[in-house]
Amino acid sequence: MFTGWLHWRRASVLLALVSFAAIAGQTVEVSIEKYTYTPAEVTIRVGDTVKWINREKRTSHSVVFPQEGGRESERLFPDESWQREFTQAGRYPYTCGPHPEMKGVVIVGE
Ligand SMILES: [Cu+2]
Repeated sequence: MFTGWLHWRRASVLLALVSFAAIAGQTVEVSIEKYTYTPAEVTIRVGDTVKWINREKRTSHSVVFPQEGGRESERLFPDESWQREFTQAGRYPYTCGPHPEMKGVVIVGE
């Protein structure tokens, strides 16, 4: 009886930890250097966040989502970062405002 209760309690603590981790979401970093997003493709889950960091010496960049009416980050100067949480599954291609040849994609799974 007592052992059973202890197991149940342990299981519920474990469950709470797992659900907390699922709710909290992860942050994935994409670095911008030499006019390139690295990694160019990231796969995350709903609730996760992508953080873009400009690691150039002097070039500024941005992150634009053409599928969302050109929704764009602020301009990122060297060492600045911008992040976005993704709350819906889907494929989010993006580019850079001043350098449209730069390309990346965020794939958000359920
Ligand atoms: Cu750029």
